Amino acid sequence: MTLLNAADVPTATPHRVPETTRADVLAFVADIARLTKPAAIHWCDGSLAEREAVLSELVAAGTIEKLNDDLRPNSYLARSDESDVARVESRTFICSESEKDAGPTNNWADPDEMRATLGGLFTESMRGRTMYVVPFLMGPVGSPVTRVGIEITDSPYVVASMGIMTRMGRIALDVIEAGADWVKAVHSVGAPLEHGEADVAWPSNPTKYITHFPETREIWSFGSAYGGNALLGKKSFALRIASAMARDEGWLAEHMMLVKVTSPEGQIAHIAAAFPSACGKTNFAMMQPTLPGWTVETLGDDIVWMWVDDDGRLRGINPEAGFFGVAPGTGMKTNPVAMQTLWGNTLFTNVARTDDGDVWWEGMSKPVPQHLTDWRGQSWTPESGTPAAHPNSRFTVAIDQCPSAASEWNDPRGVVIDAIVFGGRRSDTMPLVVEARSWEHGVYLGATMASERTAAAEGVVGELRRDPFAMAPFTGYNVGDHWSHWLHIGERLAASGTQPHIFHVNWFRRDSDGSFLWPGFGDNIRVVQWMMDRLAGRVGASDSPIGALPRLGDLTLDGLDMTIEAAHQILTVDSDEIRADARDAHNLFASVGDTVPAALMRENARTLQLCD
Ligand code: O2Y
Ligand code: MN
Repeated sequence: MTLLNAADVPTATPHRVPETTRADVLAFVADIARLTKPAAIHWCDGSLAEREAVLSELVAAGTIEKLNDDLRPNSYLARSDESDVARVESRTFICSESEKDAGPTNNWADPDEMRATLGGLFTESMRGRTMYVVPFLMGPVGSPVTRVGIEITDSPYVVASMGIMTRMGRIALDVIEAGADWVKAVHSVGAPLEHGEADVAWPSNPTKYITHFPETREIWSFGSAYGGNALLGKKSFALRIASAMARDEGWLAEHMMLVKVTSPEGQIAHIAAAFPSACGKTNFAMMQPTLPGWTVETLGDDIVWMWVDDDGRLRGINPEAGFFGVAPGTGMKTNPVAMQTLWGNTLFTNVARTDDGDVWWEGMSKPVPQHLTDWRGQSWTPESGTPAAHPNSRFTVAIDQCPSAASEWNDPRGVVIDAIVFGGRRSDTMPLVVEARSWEHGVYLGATMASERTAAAEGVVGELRRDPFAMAPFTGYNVGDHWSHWLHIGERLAASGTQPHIFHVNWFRRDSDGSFLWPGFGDNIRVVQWMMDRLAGRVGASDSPIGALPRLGDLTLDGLDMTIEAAHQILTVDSDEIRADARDAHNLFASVGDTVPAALMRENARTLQLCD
């Protein structure tokens, strides 16, 4: 048995003996300790006792505060540094050997140069801090696509969050011990402490690097403790590195939610859906249908890993174990299931605190409190003129607290995917729902999907942003190769005659006054009903240049406050608008260059042809 040599540990502070015989794991931990010089090393076992100790440490450091146990049991509020509040796409890099492999949607950096930069930044970066070794599983034990990672971090906030978002600790180390390959993830807040120096509540560094090495399956993140920058199981592993693994190994790692829908007649469909930010992905994942007898159960809200099973069918799992959801706008009206999920055991970040020790954010659908402590820790009143909660404030909570969680969420066999949905926020052009003509056409719809920017994101509000497969910031390789990979998966599924149907939805079409034409939320079940009718071959459709549209009578519209004209408007397309959109999609293809698959060029030409 190889154990970490005491001489390798940079200081004499006590550390627990690592419970692994894997020399590669021990060497990794020793190498990072030698580089970063922490004051102590802690191997995370994922136990309740460990979780309580980490939370107590965070409370003592002033990083989090405990909320009122009577109102929000066992829950905490963290306030980040004001400069560390969101994912930083401009500081996110794909360091593939060849620049072309990163493609035009990623920031590329030469791997050797980046390693040299990181070597400098990480040198003694954990001085005065505890270095946590966080083994974690993405996916349930036993699934063919479940993968393992080890995140080394000097942030106890990251440890507490990873304990919710992943299956962390002994459970993951056991899988490694059984021989699994694992992904290296190194994270430092980049704020070493001199002997006796007082810490700040949210240590971070103005210099930030979120870097990915797809060939060696490594992640190095420096300077931020926030969200996707630091919880490296999420966007960095489960999307950027996993998408490269999936390309090489023949599966899919996608930015999608996953639900199980049951009709009153007992028809079941599992639907995976990709939407850009601010299109209601979490609301769809936790939908409360307005049509009687329908249920929607939640399998995941952000990431789906899919593979072709032995019977040639597409199956999927959610690799995560928790939700890292955006708080503002989540309320009893918009998403009651999320609100119920947050009853307790929740780590909130950058929301406001009420005077009685509970949380509050804009859109919670309660009367606005007359006094709060805002996300910056300042006294706040409705007259303050600033948001009480940061627009990107978050809740971190385990899936098993979600009242609509499907029992299969932790099943290693995953679920058979019956339908794939792409969507965007478009005030015009795209109809409420359309079904792709074929798998190739569905991949075209995914590749060209676009959404109008909202105030929640950077950029000009209303401007159309192409976001292929909602993966623009998350595909760890060339975007055109991602599209080819989808086409290859489609060919494998075609061989067994089990391709899922592909749809595109737009809940956000507006009339000439600018009002939304569709009520959305729980009424989206009416669209899902049409999709399930299509899966069962129960309903026809009318052809259009972008695929099959429901005819007026095909959609259940009873009980909606909607005119026939409005219904007609959301279910039809204008050839001129579609032509303009297809030309714009052609510009996207031109910018991607020679990796665009010929099949997608053909679909673009066909769309233009059908507009004439
Ligand atoms: O700002 C962050 O780090 C959060 S971004 C995020 C969080 C949860 C789910 N999705 C996203 C996203 O940007 O897609
Ligand atoms: Mn996301």
